[in-house]
Amino acid sequence: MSYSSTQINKLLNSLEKHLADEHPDNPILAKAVKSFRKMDYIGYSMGLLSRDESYATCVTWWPMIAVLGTFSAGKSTFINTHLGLKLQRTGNQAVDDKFTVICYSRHNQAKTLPGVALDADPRFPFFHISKSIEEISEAGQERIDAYLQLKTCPSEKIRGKILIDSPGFDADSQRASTLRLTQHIINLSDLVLVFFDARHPEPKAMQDTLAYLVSASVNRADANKFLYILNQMDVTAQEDNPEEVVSAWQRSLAEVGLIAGRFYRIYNPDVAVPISDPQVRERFEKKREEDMADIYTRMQQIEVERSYRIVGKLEQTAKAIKNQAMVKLVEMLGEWRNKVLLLDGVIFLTLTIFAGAALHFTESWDLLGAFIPGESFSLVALLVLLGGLGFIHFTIRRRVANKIKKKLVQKMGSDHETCKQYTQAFSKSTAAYRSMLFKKPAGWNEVTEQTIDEIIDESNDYIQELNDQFTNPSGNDGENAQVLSS
Ligand SMILES: Nc1nc2c(ncn2[C@@H]2O[C@H](COP(=O)(O)OP(=O)(O)OP(=O)(O)O)[C@@H](O)[C@H]2O)c(=O)[nH]1
Ligand SMILES: [Mg+2]
Repeated sequence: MSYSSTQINKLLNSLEKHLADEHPDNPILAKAVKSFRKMDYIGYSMGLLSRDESYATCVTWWPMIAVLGTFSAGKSTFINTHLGLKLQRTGNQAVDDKFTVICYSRHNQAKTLPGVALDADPRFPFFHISKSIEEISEAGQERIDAYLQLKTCPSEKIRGKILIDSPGFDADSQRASTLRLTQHIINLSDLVLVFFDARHPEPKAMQDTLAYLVSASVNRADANKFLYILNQMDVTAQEDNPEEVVSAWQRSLAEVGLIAGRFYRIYNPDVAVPISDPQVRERFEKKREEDMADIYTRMQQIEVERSYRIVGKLEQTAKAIKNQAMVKLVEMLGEWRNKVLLLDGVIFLTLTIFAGAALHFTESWDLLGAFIPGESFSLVALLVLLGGLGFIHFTIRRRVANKIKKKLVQKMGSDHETCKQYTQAFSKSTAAYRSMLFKKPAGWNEVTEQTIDEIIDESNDYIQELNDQFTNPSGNDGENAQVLSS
């Protein structure tokens, strides 16, 4: 589904309005929309964006919390308790095979909508995701509805936020599309809660799953947004040595590369097995309360992290246009120009040689001359010659450009969006009406460069403003959070 430029304009207007309403005393995000718009015009003039697109729709404007983790770890139960609603089905059988995007709605009743609803609305993080699912899907034309659903519910707890519940994760049996979606969700989320089950703290079969979820998080610039949660701790209270369960889990995490991170131990009192020993109970309850408080604090703070994320994305996109797209396009244009000139040269030389030879050995001039006499003959010949040469030249331009585009697609295959943008921009820069001698890509000039620098400056100003507002931007490290050491 695509949008007309007026629709995009309307969407951005309503986004700006919504952000201004949501944070009347914090206009940074509304200002960021304006900066994104400025960048859109550069995208249009360079051909990186089509008129029905916007850089603003590439970011999630809602703060988003993802709950991932192993089968039956208690993800859905945790979410239900948080919402104060029995929204998600729970149980020991794998009950969920879809990702559920949960968001607030004033209406009294919870409602379920198919995934297409998310795919068509640029305010949601799954805007246009169906395309990339189709591209990698094994079963051909799988519908987005097979993977995603949207649930709206009236819980104030998630007003202005998005919460995602995911199916139990098992890297071995997961379809490629589910892995891709999981990555997508991880990338877009402001907070990722990774749930493990204390009943199976170190199952060898889970090793791949652990490796997948954890290696996705270590070495990331935003590693801070991952919280590792060992759930169902109540079960370990029956054991002789509950601490051993925790250490076993820590070892498993360390084995897959997680040597530092935030991790928590909780259980859900609504469904927990009662702990009979009062001393053990007290100890478990205390730890649980501390850890839950930390987790909830982080969940509340994501609005702040969301602001940083969006402003960060603004700067990153502006810099990518200047330092990557521009550079790549210049390089591609250079290659194109050289090849076209070379081929032009080779072909014209060959033609000249052939023509010379032909003239030498035949009397075709005389023959033709008999039909078209005198000056008009040389004029026609000249026009035919120019037309032919022009045709050859423009065919070469087009063919070489197509080859270079193909090469780019092969090289960047994995990054469809950027690849599409570059190809579009390159097509615009190599269009027949544009001189081959321009070194800079279409739409790039001093004004564009100034505007990009302006946007980068603006994003730095926004970050300054955010820093002034929040002294502890990266979130509460939490005294209870332990640092793992291998
Ligand atoms: N003892 C105990 N049981 C729990 C706890 N949390 C959840 N459960 C139970 O564990 C089972 C699985 O819980 P779910 O919330 O469905 O788990 P899930 O992670 O959403 O499972 P899938 O979506 O199937 O991957 C349910 O029977 C819950 O009642 C807990 O803290 N302690
Ligand atoms: Mg579930």
